[in-house]
Amino acid sequence: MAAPSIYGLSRRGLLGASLALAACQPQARSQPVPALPPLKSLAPFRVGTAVQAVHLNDPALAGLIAAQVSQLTPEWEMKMEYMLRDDGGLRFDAPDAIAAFARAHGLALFGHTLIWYAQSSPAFERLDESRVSFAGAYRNYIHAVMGRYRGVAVGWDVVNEPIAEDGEGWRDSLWSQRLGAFEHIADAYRHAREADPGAALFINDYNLESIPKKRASFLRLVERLLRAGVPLDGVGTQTHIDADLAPGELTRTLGELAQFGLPVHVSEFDVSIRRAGGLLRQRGDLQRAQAALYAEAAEAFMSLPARQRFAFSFWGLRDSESWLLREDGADTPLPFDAAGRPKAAARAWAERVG
Ligand code: 9MR
Repeated sequence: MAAPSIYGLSRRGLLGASLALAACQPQARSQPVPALPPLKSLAPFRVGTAVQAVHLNDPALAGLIAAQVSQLTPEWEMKMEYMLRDDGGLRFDAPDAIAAFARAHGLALFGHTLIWYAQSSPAFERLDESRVSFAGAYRNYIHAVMGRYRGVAVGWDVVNEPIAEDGEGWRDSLWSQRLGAFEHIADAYRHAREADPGAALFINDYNLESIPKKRASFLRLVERLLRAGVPLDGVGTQTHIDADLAPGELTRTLGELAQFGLPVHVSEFDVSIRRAGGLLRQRGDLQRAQAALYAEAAEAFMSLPARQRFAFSFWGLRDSESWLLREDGADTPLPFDAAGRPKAAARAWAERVG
């Protein structure tokens, strides 16, 4: 079969593409023995982490992931930057490896992300409209990617980060310019529903707890989408927060996001020590504040009705893999240390979900 492309294959061909998952990764030989029961054994909801295919080749990390969580979100290999080649072809090797690991260990797979203002591709930018329209390629992309994991992914971040940084309106992007500010969002959900009717379709954004105006714009967009009959199934709040976030903001945010009765995904949780400023100057104080925020997040999530707790995902498990290290190599935002031992933050979180 020809490699799938956003230009070429028919919908039938794309949906029919078989999901030949890579062979299972070998089981980790020695797993770290956590001082805590596995997080997933404590929580009455799915517990997730972000993962890159390369992480699965590290036996200690692969063992920690398999032991601790029940859901995986590919950290970047299901994004356009990875999946869509410049010539319009798609590549599935790394995401297939993650999907195979998830299947081998009985973990759910969460897709991230289809349409993101921050990523486009020469395949779209230099589209030859004589062969296929921009709108057609947009639909084909969503169908090809979601079709590959149809019946496998439990849900998708269909549109990621639609709200402007300061909370004033929506992001400007290639997608909004070519397809319309509201229309490109609404269409993405319609295409996604067609591509995999069984997947829960999420909208996802960040800084919702720290910028009230952004939260308000996000909530207005959700409301507008729902009023327009767009098939949106859940709201995701990334929750990349800093250790000096005021107590109560997380709780308020989750409460407001739950107002539509839709499932809520805490989708990318981490608590930066190094980005925090203000009065918490001592590392010990910052670590206590971090643990308090882990506790607040767990408690606030638990206070949602059970049917609205979609999943709680960390953006990595060990500090040593955090994306925040690129900004500051001394940051320690995650629940486990570099050796895979649970930190005070993990313990604080675990105490509140039981
Ligand atoms: O952690 C991710 C990093 O490894 C990638 O290079 C980057 C670009 O794809 O995306 C990071 O994840 C982001 C996520 O997809 C959306 N919310 C913010 C996350 C951190 O930047």
